[in-house]
Amino acid sequence: MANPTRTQVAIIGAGPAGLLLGQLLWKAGIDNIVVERHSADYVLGRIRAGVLEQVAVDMLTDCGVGARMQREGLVHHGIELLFKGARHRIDMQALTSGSSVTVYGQTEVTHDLMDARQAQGLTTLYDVGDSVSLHDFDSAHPMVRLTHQGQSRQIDCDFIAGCDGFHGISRASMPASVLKTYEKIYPFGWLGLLADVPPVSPELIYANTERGFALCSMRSRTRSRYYLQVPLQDRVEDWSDAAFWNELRARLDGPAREHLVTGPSIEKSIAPLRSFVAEPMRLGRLFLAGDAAHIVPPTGAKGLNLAATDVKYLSQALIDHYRDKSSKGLDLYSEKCLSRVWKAERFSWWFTSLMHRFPDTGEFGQKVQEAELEYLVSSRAASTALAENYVGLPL
Ligand code: FAS
Ligand code: PHB
Repeated sequence: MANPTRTQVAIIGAGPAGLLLGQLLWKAGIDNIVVERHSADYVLGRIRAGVLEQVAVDMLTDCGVGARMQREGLVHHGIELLFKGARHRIDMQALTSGSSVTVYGQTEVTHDLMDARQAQGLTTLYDVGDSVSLHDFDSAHPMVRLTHQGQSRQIDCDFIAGCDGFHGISRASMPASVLKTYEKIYPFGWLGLLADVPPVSPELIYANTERGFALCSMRSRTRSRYYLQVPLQDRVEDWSDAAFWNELRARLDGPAREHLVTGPSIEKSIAPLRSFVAEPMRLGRLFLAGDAAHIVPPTGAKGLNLAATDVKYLSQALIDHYRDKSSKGLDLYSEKCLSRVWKAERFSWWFTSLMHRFPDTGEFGQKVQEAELEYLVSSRAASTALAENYVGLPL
């Protein structure tokens, strides 16, 4: 084994949580190393989130990674809900005294963070596979062991940030006796398609139709992202592009059908939907952030944004530790994150329940869902509740 490497914070995972944390710590003069299971290209090839809350936008800007997002991101002041053949706009800007969201793909966020990290000459060990193991995080001298380019490596550190997603090693390294987990699995998935065609509408359209949920989103004015609710047993190879476009058309209203531009998919995948929370998000000197600690159904566009606010709290806590020798932020981290996480879990569950067709709803449940949609778009109070959750609750 090579001589141990020393750093202040070892970050597991080069997704948005890990890379954003690394950037914030670097900006504060805190040394960190990121280790990533896959290659950078593999990470960038995963098509995921598309909507950033203002908090995430501000974080990227403040840590010097926001220039392209400011140029290319699309600021959206509203969304539309489509049900019973009619569209209803939720004017988020008016209902939240000026808040908005920015449409800028997770792929682009990750790319910008990777470019910044490389330009700053920071250490990122890619392609470590499943070799990572975490040790002694219940002591003041935690360490990470891994294999990189055939070499066994040890990283001695002060803290470990588990930013390695739902299937990572960090949460799995915490004894089951310490962890309490909560989970809800939804009886359907989202079939997503990315295509270089102009979006069907300038804002996102969330549709609840007899055939199931559909979402019209975008990545730019020339690249669109669409989703269809599909049965859990569906496989992506069951869906040709033509089948996708025909089903999407069937779930849209007249004007949207007229404006729909189709084209060859550049990515197509099915994502299962789940709600998941692991408590606590800290054990000794191991801190979980992002999908490593929680998962939301993507309906509320909260996944990436929750990862950003976890990292906001964790970076500030680590800065306070090193600068002011204060452990207060570290000691309150899990409680502070979970308070926000559970509000986002509630909103994501509520919006998913409202906009999707469930096999076991029944006739009464269907009428209640329709009544809730009618109430939502006709009540300023109800629309305000949707708007303030969608743009992101105050920190
Ligand atoms: P990530 O999973 O993005 O990153 C974790 C990283 O850790 C990965 O690169 C992984 O390779 C690495 N890793 C894992 N195990 C490791 C190990 N043992 N050693 C080293 N590295 C390891 N959110 C939305 O808001 N809108 C959406 O539309 C949306 N769609 C999604 C679709 C899918 C299929 C998935 C899985 C998620 C989706 N999400 C969406 C949520 C998603 O955007 C996450 O919230 C976001 O990726 C969270 O970022 P991280 O916490 O960094 O986790
Ligand atoms: C996306 O553009 O990928 C997207 C947007 C909003 C959501 C989920 C996904 O709620």
